[in-house]
Amino acid sequence: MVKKTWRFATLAVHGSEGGDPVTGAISPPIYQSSTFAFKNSQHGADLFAGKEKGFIYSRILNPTQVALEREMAFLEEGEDALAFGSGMAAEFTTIMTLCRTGDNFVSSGTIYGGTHALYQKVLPRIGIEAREVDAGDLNKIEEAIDERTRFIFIETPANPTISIIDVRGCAEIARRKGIKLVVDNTFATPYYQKPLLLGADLVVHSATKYIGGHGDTVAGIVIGAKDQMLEMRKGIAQEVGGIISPFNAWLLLRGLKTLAVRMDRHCTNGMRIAQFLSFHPKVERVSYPGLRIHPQHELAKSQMSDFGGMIAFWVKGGLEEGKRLMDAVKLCTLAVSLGDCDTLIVHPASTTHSSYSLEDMKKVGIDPNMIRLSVGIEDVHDIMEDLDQALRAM
Ligand code: LCS
Repeated sequence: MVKKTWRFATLAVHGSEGGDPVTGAISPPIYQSSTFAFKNSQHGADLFAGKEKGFIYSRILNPTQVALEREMAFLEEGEDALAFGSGMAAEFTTIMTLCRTGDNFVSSGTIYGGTHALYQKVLPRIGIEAREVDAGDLNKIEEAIDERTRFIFIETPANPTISIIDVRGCAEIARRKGIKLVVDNTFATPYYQKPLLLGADLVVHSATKYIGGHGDTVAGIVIGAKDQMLEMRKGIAQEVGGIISPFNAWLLLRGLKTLAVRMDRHCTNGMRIAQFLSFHPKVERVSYPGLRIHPQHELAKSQMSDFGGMIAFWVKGGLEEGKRLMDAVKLCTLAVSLGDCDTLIVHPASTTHSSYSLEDMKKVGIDPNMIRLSVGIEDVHDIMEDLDQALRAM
């Protein structure tokens, strides 16, 4: 039985229903089946007509997928969720649900490079315009909205600069304009930030990151109101596909059990590493919302319960110094992605955000000497020692 008074870490372990309701298994079963037998021809027809509830085919719905969706909706405090094979599939299906040809949406310009590439390469082919603005200035969002704008999209904390966007402020604009607010909550997770409670309409995740937490699964999730999710499920997702596999859904369910303890460790390590870097003679500047020097520290405090494990820092010098640092680390792994147990280090300008033009990079603050660090759950002294020796060798 789940108690209303339980806190996040307890709820993440016990889930919305406290195990598999049929067998009592505390680890839910993996329904590794593409299709589900009908009892008779009438049963099949009734399922298709929506007169009876049940499973038909795993592109439409799978029980392990449903178990994950229930848990994510529960932890984000939304009504329903829809799980996808990647964060990008989740984003694309969200856009397709909210927009028709000729529509536009206003997006923060500081976003994951793959999302920027989706805006640039794919959406123009179907006549949907992404208007990227500096979402740090709410006036810029408002100015970009017209009668064909369907939603506002923000990532906060943002990839890769770890800047913070005012979720309540964006929600207020969206409400006033009669449009939706979609928040990518990948970096904060529901443990540190609940956008739906701050006024957002939909939350998207690259569940590849902290939700899975072990660098072994690519997945995405959208959470929102029941009618909106039904429209997404029946109107787009089941036709387009891009749905999560049962095994990956199970990996994420397993990941959720340790989400709070992992995040606690990512966050305490993150704070220590950010402080260490901010005093390092080879470092020009650090962006971590937990530091008082972060320009949006107060805003971060007002909408997040803690600050997570993502850091951006600018080394003294330029691209060459950055490259030398990357080649000198021994413990930190040179890799894209984030939110894994392992500390991952990346040079956004040449990798995750190489879809940006040089001009756009400059606009959003992705400089050649900027490094992004996803602080892992190792012993913080080992991470610190590794960064220190690499910075000195730089
Ligand atoms: N949203 C955010 C904030 C992301 O960081 C990513 C991926 C996505 C959406 C897309 O999710 P995916 O399809 O990869 O599950 N971010 C990556 C990154 O920074 N490096 O590699 C992937």
